Amino acid sequence: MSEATVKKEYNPGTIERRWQEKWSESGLYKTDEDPQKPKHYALTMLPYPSGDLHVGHWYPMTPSDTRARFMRMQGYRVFFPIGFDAFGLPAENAAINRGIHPYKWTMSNIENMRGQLRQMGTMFDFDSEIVTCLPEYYRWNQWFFLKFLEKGLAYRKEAPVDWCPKDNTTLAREQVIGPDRRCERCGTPVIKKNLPQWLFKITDYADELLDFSKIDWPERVETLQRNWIGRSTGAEIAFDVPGYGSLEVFTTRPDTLFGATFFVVAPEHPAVEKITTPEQADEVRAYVESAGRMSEIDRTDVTREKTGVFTGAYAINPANAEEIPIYAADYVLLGYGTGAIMAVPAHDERDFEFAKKYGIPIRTVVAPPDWSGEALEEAYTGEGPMVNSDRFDGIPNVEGKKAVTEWLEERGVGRAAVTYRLRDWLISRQRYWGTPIPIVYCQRDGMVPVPEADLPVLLPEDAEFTPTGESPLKLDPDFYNTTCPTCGDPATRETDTMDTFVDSSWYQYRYLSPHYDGGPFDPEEGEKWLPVDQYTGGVEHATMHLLYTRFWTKVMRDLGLVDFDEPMTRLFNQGIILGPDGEKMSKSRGNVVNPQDFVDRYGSDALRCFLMFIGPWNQGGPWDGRGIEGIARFLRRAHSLVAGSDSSGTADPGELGRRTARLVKKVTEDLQAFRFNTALAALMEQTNYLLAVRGEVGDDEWTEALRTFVLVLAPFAPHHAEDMWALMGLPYSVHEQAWPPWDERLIEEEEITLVVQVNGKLRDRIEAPADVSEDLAKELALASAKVRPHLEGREIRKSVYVPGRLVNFVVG
Ligand code: ANZ
Repeated sequence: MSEATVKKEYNPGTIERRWQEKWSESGLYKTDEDPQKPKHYALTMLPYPSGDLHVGHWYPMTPSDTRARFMRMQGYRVFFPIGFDAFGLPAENAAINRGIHPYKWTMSNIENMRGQLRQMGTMFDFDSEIVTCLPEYYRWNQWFFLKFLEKGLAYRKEAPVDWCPKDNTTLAREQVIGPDRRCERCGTPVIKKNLPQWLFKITDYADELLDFSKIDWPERVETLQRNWIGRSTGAEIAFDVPGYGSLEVFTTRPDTLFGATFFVVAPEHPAVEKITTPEQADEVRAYVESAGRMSEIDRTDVTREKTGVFTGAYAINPANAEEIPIYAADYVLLGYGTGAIMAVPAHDERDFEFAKKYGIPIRTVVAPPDWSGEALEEAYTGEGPMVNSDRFDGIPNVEGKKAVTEWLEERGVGRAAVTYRLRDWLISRQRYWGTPIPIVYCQRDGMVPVPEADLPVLLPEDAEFTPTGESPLKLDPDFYNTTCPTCGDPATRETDTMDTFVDSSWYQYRYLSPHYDGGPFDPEEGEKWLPVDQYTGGVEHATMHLLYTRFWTKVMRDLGLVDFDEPMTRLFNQGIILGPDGEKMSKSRGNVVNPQDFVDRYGSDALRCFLMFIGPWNQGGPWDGRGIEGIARFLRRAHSLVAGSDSSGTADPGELGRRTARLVKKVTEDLQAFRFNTALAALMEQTNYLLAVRGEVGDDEWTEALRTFVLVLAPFAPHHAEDMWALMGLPYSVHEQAWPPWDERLIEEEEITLVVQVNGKLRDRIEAPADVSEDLAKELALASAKVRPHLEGREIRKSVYVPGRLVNFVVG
């Protein structure tokens, strides 16, 4: 075949369709169960079925696929499943806007996306698909809920919740965004509302969640999780309040106790009403009301002017028996520590500002360097010896923390304490499209869990799902009217549904056996595949999904379901692909790029490779479709390599072997490290080289080099590689071949010897890389100890470089 006929026949669309059919017919991507091979469970975050796959889906998925294919060729049995995160608000909202039932809307989107997923040319095992809105899936959410309840890890309490008045639902803390506290989905300002809510006790696992020693995750995710959990160590100290009793504070600085010159309680603190004196009552009431209208973010904003009001009451500092005034101030939050603080203006910036404003004494108790007793101009938060602290004077304050705590402990007025920022996970949602919480309320028996045998509690299909501010299921008597599982009396069901983060906390287990009905997953499959070896997904999930799934796995371990501690051994965060407007590409932002146009025009291999080529995968970046032309050209040229030609055998076969070894090494190492872009650059370079020497090397060398090229191209452009493989007459399928090894000796041989002359006289021979540039060659030559004495004090008039052979300096 001449190059011209190949070009004519080259049609990526036809090639891709042909191979997709063949792959599907031959079951090429059925999961390999060969027990002789080491296992590799590769997982990419499951998509939300929003309608169509867009480039924002291709961006995380196709490089993950390339990586999974590489592992397969490396001899692993690979499990690479996909599914749909099918419950949640967008389905409900879209359904409301269009008047279609969320189930219908979701399932038809899924149907559509299934076809689009196949077009990507991935090795997903479609037999393992899960759809989280189906009873065979959410039944196990309910089962887990019952197990959590038995373990005391699920509980119900009346709680002030963040409420979105537009979406009519509670939001988790992380779903409230921005300084003005808006709903993550619709941007409406969030309000507070009191409701009985179900929570999961993730705080029981706070300390264990801070241990990252068993996982290899990006530093950044670990830091985000660590800060989110926010462990603070210090002390709880009791202050007597005459006429009331005592109030406890949490402090990280017990060493500053002698400098506490006032006391602050959160405006909502239950003690406020009781301690406030009649003279202060009006002022305090007004302040408490205005504080209630403010957001937590505003309240803790360090730049905002501190406000507060004196309650008229005093607390006794247990260190020195001083009476200090008690203020209510909104910079102290009820939900953290004990909701009350001892204020030390000399060493805390907020307290300093407050004391200045209200004329409260400021007493230095940790001496700054070279301090000679003068008043501080700002809070000193550094280290130093304790002063004005009676028996502790002179002790370094770092040691003083422990010493003061012990002293308080002895006297029964304090103890060492730890506080976390992490809150329990609020899972109740007042929405329709989610998993019903399996609880029944009975007049006689109170709160009764639905017996396991009665699961699933089915989500009624015919419910009115239009939001009213109440749970839609509250309006459906057929759903909520039931009988008590214990006494048989009429009873009512819980009408809230679960946060959809419940679904994604354990989906990796369900993939193993999506239709199994003896438990959330078949333990035999678990033995074969768990835990996940390589997870890929966005860093934006660091403090929700990625924390919840770690928590869930630890609970599963404690329930005896798994025998490991962490769900995913390794994690890689890809960057975010931005839409043409520079914003994160997503359907809700309306800036998605439809991959179909590109697939139709250039083929999916081109789109896959383009997405991997536009930059380092962990950095993401803006979409600019113009560059895809170059990638399409590369694939066309690569494909044309199989056209073959008669060999004249004049080119250097050694060079071909070296370049091939170098390519394999480069692509292997890059794929191990997720550097798809540089691997592709190497493939392009090799394509150019191969085209240049085609017809000039012996048949055997050529075939070997081309075969190796196609093998390492296969994970990137699976259709092209398959087609080239077949055109070379090699047996189906390229994707079942072993990854090629490379001969390290060939790469080592790549050092060459350069002769260095000064005025034509040989002065040294130096080693240099085979592909050394002119600049580098001269630099290395100048650095030679044998050459330098001949140049000293003389001007280099000219330097001559004969590539790969010689450097000559002409000096005057
Ligand atoms: C006295 C003190 C002296 C403090 C000092 C700091 C510096 P982190 O590290 O974030 O845990 N605090 C305690 N509970 C609070 C609440 N509910 N609302 C607002 N602030 C609160 O912060 C702990 C410190 O924050 C505690 O230590 C307390 O102030 C304050 F030189 O106590 B400290």
